[in-house]
Amino acid sequence: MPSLFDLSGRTALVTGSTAGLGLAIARGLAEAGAHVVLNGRDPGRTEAARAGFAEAGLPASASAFDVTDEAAVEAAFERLDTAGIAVDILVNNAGIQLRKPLVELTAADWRRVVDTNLTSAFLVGREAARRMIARGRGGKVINIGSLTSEVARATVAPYTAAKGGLKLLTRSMAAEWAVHDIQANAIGPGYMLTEMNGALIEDEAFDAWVKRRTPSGRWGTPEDLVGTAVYLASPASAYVNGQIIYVDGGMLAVL
Ligand code: GCO
Repeated sequence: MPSLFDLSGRTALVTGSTAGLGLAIARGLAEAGAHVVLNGRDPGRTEAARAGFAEAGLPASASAFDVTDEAAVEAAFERLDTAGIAVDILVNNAGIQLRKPLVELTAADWRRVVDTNLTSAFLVGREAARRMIARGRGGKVINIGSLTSEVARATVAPYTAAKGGLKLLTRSMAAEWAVHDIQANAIGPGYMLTEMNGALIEDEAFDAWVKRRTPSGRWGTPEDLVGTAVYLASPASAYVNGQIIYVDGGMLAVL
């Protein structure tokens, strides 16, 4: 009897998967048996990530496109259709951070962060769900939220607004797509050791605060997300809809 966590025969598209959380999640899904479609804006970096998977004996394809560009997203899915690649699992991971006080932000700053962290999940999710519904085989959508899907921190307002919106977009996806056996859920990472958080990691005071404020007493690693990602991508979560699972060392659970 296959494991409830076996992803063999399924294809997973992970946006923003040339580095950081996306790359670790993509690798975990591949090691659980999925064929992974790697994505980034840069074709060279996306192809390099694919080559790395191939060297490790992991099945993967590369699909470089800008997740904020509606036409580019549509064209990318048309290319996948032509190549016979049907996305069963979508991980909306692509995101950027911009740390700046609200009163200093430009409208362009705001739009760039919200488009990349929130609108992209709508654009890519819509194309994936249209095909999942048409195929009638169900599917999985996993949105990558944040602690800021729940609480705010000064100087990251557009990111927080986007990640908060992503939590409720996840529930909206569940409301409309669960009937098609598509489970839409989210993962809320805590403070993770990633390039995006480099400035925070190098800040001694912030580093000490994270370690003090997190019951686990440490920063998270991208690999800490893999088990939850495989769970939400697998038959084991067939009756789980509209949830966000915080993988944060307990930070949100305690004062
Ligand atoms: C910040 C960080 C956070 C983390 C993460 C927390 O500046 O506070 O970038 O936003 O990246 O999202 O869950």
